Amino acid sequence: GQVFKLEDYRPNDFSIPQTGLTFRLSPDATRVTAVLTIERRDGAAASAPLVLDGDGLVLKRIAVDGRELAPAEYLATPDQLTILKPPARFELLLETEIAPASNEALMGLYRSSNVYCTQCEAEGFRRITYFLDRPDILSVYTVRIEAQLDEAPLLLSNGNPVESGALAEGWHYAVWHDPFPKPSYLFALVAGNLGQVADSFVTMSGREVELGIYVEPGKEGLAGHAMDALKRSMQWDEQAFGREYDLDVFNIVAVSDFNMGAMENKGLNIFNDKYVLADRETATDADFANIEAIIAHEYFHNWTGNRITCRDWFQLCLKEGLTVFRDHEFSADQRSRAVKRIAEVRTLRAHQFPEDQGPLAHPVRPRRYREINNFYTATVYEKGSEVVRMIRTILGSQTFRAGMDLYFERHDGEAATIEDFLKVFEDVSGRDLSQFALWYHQAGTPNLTVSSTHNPVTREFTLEIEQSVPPTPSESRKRLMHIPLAFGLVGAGGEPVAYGGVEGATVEDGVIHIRKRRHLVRFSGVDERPAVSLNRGFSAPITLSVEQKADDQFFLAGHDSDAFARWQAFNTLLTDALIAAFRQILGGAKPVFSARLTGLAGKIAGDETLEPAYRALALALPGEADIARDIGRNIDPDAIFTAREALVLAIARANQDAFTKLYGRLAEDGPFSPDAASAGRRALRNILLDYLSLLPGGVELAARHFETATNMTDRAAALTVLAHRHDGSPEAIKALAGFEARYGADPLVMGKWFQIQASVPGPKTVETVRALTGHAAFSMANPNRVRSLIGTFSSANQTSFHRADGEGYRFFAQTVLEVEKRNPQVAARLATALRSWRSLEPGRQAKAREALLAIANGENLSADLRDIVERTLA
Ligand code: B3K
Ligand code: ZN
Repeated sequence: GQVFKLEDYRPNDFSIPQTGLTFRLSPDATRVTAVLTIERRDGAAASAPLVLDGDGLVLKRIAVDGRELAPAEYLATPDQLTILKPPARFELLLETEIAPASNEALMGLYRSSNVYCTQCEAEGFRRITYFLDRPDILSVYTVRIEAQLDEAPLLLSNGNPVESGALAEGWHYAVWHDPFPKPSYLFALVAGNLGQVADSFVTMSGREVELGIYVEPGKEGLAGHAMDALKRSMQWDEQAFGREYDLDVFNIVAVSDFNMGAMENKGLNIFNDKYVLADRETATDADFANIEAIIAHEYFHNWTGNRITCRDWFQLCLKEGLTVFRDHEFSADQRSRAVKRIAEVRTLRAHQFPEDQGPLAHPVRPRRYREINNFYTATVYEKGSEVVRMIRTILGSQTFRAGMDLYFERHDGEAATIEDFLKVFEDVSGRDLSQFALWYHQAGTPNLTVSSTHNPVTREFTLEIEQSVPPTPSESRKRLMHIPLAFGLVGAGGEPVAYGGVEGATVEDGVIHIRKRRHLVRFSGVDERPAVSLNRGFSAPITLSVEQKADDQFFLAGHDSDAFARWQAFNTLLTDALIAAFRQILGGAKPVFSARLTGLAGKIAGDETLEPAYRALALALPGEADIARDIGRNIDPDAIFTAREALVLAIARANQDAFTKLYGRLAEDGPFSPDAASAGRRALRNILLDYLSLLPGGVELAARHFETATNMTDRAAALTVLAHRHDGSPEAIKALAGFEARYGADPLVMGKWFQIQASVPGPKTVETVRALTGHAAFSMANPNRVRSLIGTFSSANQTSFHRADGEGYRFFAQTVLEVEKRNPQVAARLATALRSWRSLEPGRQAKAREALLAIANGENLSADLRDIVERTLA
């Protein structure tokens, strides 16, 4: 396939200032008429042909300035339309015919439960009409939609409604106009029969905006949380960033077939219904939090993405990293900042670190791609957000905000680059960010090795810090990075230790600026050896190798004033113990854990000065994949599982009484509320259940928890405990059947049922999952179901997916190829589950490679899947 390179960027010879589209909707033959105003750019050669992108299109009609073109005047293939001698300024009319009902890739115009909808990012617009389908072509759109009134009473597109009315023979129409020039990837259309939830919002300048959330008829009652989140997002963006909404209406539509979470189309966000619909009966607290975060994320794109868009797809992090940063800050303000930060870091480590450390590693701003849809990654999104956070750490909040203001002022209405973004922060701060910019350009997770010495005679405390960046594909030599390392020197009573001066590195506001390979940071006037708290608040997305005494680590886990670092200290102790246990198991020994460690778990659980959500996060041991990542090589997932289970049991046994009492005290009393504090109490109680379920009477306790649950969070947690810890017990069988009977008709809830079963540890889950692909509620055509069952199995079931005999991989390879026939994007995403195959022990490695080769040898492989598999094998 073709490789696209950043250095090849050049503006097109033409621009398209105006785009008129008329859709005459019908499931198998929708007629699309495009009327494009096209201008040759100043400086472009007069002989330059116009080359438009297409993807599987059939051209029915073509005219320039009202005159039909003769066959010799253009070249049309399904994937390209060339007009050989276009005038300098003209109106191009194009008619294409498309079949939304048979569009199973869910890109372009398609049908989801009889609703017409679109997905155009990144390159789906070219499946609708021929166009300059690239983000630097900004055009003002006017869209007319015609449909049969009974089939599609609701007709939506971007911008503001202009007019609507009846047509002959039961048809009707609506016209929408979007005054803001936008790239084609932000175009959207929705038509169908949908239920509406209406509300309104008054912006800071006093304009009233009509808000609409559209859902499957009958589900209106499930959109309240999403609407509330939308209004809070609109208000937060005004307060935190001074950004006001700009159209008369803002609409959100929930559809059940969607390739990802949601899409920020201007004024008409389209959502996976999983991220809109919620109530206590059907959604978990995690669902409520995700809905809030994704509603916010898509809304925030209105400024970071839509008003200022990307010059080309290499700049994807310009909108995504920044918008993730904004939604993280929103959630931190709405909920608990400390808890949110810990959760973010767990996600980053679970998804981005393995990406950065494996064959799919790429810079936050990649330099080349074969299929852009494969670059909507944890690196672009999550690490991209961390890079923005580091800019704020380096500049301070006020200067950062001034930089953002300048960014909006300078680039509103433009398609911008990462260089433009960095420049505003250099301009407002007077700092040189050129070394910092490597965070965008260089892949790989930097590591800092840190050791300390204290000299009581000279009263000097010294940190020796050395940076390294491991090699990644096609970047074997790395340059030195600018790493903002937040730190604290902690005295014996937990208080910050004062020091006289510092030498060896710039230290500002509790941050050491690492810029060289090696720094000897000397603090003077330090009487007693302090404990060092490093990377507080996770100030940089790095790994740390610290020579730290276990005593210090225990001390920080109990006393660090930085909540993140305190959580981290405990998590590091757990990880170290788990890795030691893993090695003991491989050596044929029984793992043992210190009473000090299991006791600390109990202390944290019962510490009423800490938020319940924080305590729950501390008690959630590192996952099997986390442990595998930290071990790094020669992975035996069965030994990791055994080690982890042994620690869970040791903690449960050591704290049985305390956990039992606390579990009882946390029982739900008042009315249900999805707020963060209530969710935190449920999280703590549910993790305690997980521990207690391993002790005598545990299965009965879990069954009772399940039976008495009054909300989905508790019900799903108890079902997970029963299915995972008491697999095959009468209680587990009964609960699974009860859940199925109760929610069989609710596809989203059945997704949870698939997920819970797909993650049951142990070899036989391969067979369960294979059997469940035949379940009436499962469908290979629906991305949510595929992700629940196959995605969970391959990314969250270490012992079954990585079965030593390779059966997990074989089933997986077959299924990926089956999904791919319909939906290449979803298949390619699934296939990334094998990205860390080289860190497995040799036997599994060979079997994983066979599976990757089986996928690579699939017939007519899509560009999406080929790209992932070839990079993974390279
Ligand atoms: N911008 C979309 C993602 C589009 C993915 C295309 N393969 C959603 C988001 O990040 O907000
Ligand atoms: Zn986004």
